[in-house]
Amino acid sequence: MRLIHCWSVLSLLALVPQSAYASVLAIDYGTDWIKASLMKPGVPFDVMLNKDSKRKIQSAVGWKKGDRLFGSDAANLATRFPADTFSSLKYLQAAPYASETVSFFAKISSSDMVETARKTVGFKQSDGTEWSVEELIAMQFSYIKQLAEDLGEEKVRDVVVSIPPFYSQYERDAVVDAIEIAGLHTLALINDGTAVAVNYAMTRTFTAPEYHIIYDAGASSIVATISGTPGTHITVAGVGYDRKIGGIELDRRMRQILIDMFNAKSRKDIREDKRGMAKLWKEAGRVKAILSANSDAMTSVESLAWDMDFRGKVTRATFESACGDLKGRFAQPIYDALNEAGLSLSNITSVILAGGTSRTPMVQAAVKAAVGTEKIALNVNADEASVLGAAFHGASLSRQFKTKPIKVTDINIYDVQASYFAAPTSPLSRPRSITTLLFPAGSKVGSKKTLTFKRKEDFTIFLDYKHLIAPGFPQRILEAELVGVAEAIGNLTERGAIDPVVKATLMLSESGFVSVQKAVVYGEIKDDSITGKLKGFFGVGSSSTGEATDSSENTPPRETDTNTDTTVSPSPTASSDSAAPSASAESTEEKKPEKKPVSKEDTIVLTIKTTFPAIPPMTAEEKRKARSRLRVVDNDEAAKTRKDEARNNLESYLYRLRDLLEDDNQDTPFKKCSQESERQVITEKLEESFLWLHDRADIAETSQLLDKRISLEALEKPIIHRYKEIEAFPQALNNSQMWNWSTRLFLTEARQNLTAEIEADLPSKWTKDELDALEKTLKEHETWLNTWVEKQKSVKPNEDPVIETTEMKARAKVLETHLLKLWKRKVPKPRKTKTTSTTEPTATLAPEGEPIEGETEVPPPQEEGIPDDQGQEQGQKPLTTPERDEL
Ligand SMILES: *[C@@H]1O[C@H](CO)[C@@H](O)[C@H](O)[C@H]1NC(C)=O
Ligand SMILES: *[C@@H]1O[C@H](CO)[C@@H](O)[C@H](O)[C@H]1NC(C)=O
Ligand SMILES: *[C@@H]1O[C@H](CO)[C@@H](O)[C@H](O)[C@H]1NC(C)=O
Ligand SMILES: *[C@@H]1O[C@H](CO)[C@@H](O)[C@H](O)[C@H]1NC(C)=O
Ligand SMILES: CC(=O)N[C@H]1CO[C@H](CO)[C@@H](O)[C@@H]1O
Repeated sequence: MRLIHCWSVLSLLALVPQSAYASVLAIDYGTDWIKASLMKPGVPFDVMLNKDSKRKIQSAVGWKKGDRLFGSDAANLATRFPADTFSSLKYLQAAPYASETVSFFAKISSSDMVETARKTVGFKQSDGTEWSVEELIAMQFSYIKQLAEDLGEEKVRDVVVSIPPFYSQYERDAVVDAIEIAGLHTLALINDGTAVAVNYAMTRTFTAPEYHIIYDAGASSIVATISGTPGTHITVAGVGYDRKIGGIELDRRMRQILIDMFNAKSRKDIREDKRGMAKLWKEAGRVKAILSANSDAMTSVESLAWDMDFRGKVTRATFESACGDLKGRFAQPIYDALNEAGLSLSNITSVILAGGTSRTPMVQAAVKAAVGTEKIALNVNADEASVLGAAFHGASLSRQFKTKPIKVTDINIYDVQASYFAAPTSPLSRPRSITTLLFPAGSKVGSKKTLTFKRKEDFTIFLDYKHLIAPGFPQRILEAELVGVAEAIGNLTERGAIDPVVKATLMLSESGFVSVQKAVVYGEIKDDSITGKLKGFFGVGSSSTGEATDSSENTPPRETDTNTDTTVSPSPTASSDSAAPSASAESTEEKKPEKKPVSKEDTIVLTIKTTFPAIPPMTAEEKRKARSRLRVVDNDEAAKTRKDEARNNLESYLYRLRDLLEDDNQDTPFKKCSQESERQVITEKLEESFLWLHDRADIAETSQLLDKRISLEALEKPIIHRYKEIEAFPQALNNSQMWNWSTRLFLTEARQNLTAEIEADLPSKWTKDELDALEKTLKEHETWLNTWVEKQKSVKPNEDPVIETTEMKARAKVLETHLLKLWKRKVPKPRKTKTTSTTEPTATLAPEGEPIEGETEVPPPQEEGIPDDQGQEQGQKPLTTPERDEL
């Protein structure tokens, strides 16, 4: 029902491509599951299916003896190849190697973690290959991209990824980096709860403003988002979250129960066995799911470790008591969100549950106790709402679709502050640090602030999270050095400005990235010239800056040696930031500052050097390397697939051929149409090929496999051809005879009519010459047919035919064309004047043989021959033309 609902909304509102076809991919990349959706004209809007027609794909990538697998294929490897299976990677996006997050991950995963050069997490496969988390996630994005391209039958570039609202800038960067490594372009990041709200608003109409809580209990966190929907404007009013509890923490507790049970019985420690632990991890999830619907569950794992089976019974009560300390935390995000939004429960229309963990009874009970059962919205399938909402959001951003206009105003949830050192008052004084709260928690995304500084020299603005966002994470987001201050001040001063100041624009982008977007030196030039009077307040350039930010709004800030903003460019959109986000950033900056006449004589744009001292996003070079590593894997796989296909094809071809040869029935088409000697040659070649396949196929090139098949096919081909000709002959003959018969019939009648018309002095459709020409064509056809059909009769089935059915058809076509040309002709109107009697009743034909409508024109007598000639010409045309038409 939900599908129909969405579809109807879309068919009315969306899918009206306004320009070139373009599709938007939305990905909900979860800790356990990936959901994706493709918005493309002509493709029914829905959650995308994977190759097994599943609506959700397990977030995993793994290797089995060199073969890379995704989704459940990969997740299922975990128990056999724990070191080569990577899942729950979302935990590790941008996580510092030394953080609590990483030590928690070590508890739930058997994979071998390594520290990357950026001090984040990577993994080591059993063969020693190392991958960063971003690369492994990029592989999954790339897999999804491929699914989308198969579905949409065109390349996909733009993507919207939904993320938890508590993601810091570092984590958002990690998402964008993975997107770019996968060869995609970030249209936007959208918070999960906000995406659910978008989907909710897309499929409903609101008569009055409403507040809803989206309670999203996922695998790694619980988030409550309060969204207000005055009309079609979605505003996020508050967010509460707990990034430490979720389905995986519950699984971990369940696994602990199972560990204790096993260890007590076996007197061994299962924790020492990686495969056993991987099996128990899987079992814990299964038992937890059973306990969602039952009060107890049997657990059973065959040969868990040390050849010992494991069996037992777990009750829901045991499980819940093992989670006793968490109970008070399940509903807390709701209270936090209400508190932040300044609302009370009475303001809330409904609570929408999302995420797999919201189905766990104790979690649901906690929410019901907090908000009241009647507030829980039951009719909403929120599990897929996030990805669908993200797709809607993407569609509205891409401007390729005409969607229901929904405006989204989200918030950032962390205090972000800016600090800098005050200008030294004397050469010896210690620099004083000044800090200002730039974007307090709850600030709307997509907003800007301007800071004004009285500085004479270059200086640096530091952007920090005011509070720790998660244990082990840094607080410093970036440092932006403003370069060229002294020169700019000097320039303005020299031109008469009094006390020029530095103004910096700081941006909180729609996707939640903060950056120093622009910096200028500004001074009012007390100048009597007209230009001096053309006053703009700061940001005269902002008419152009405003546009520029549109394209860079969702492009996160990246490390720069020199900043793009070295000029006041009259065409800001010409900069390449939207076309090739960060990869091109460095090259464009190389351009020398254009010394174009600056229209506003009172601002000079400064260079901004942005650096990331804490967790830097990947550099363009790092991403380029990562992409090519992934491409190598992709290409190897593609080559392997082609080889496997070629080998399978060859193999099944050989078997089929052998069956044909060894068939005892001598009446099979293959036997009938082949000669003993031909079969002998094929048999020898076949045996040789079987041997070759057995001995050499493993080391053979794809081209060799293909060649083997081609050379055998060449031997079989004449046999197949004979058979096909025998099959096709009766029909071709029938066709030929039919046309010769119809022509004969026509000619007889037409000649009679012509005679009658001449006698009655009436106009006629044809001349005698025309009919003679047709008769000639007919005779040629008959003669050819009689001769060759006779010859063909004596040809044996295992000999090559003497006439080809294609030629028969082509010749019949010549006759057909000639006949139809005359036959289609309209009766000419009787001519009123006596000229009729003086002229032969001949063709009133346009040169092309087209009938002339009405009595427009009588062709002069000398043109009469033309149709004849043409008719003959056509009749005698070489056979190649119609033959080609046939084919
Ligand atoms: C929330 O509800 C209270 C009364 O329960 C009301 O006074 C207040 O205006 C409401 N706030 C909003 C934003 O609707
Ligand atoms: C000031 O800058 C403008 C434009 O950047 C330049 O044309 C001019 O020569 C400079 N003036 C001085 C005094 O440096
Ligand atoms: C020839 O084709 C016509 C029409 O398709 C059919 O009625 C007739 O039986 C066929 N004759 C032979 C000999 O196949
Ligand atoms: C011959 O004349 C008859 C009677 O006018 C007409 O029905 C028939 O179609 C004509 N035949 C041809 C081949 O034009
Ligand atoms: C009218 C007619 O059928 N004419 C000839 C068509 O072609 C065959 C040969 O296949 C002749 O036997 C017919 O006389």
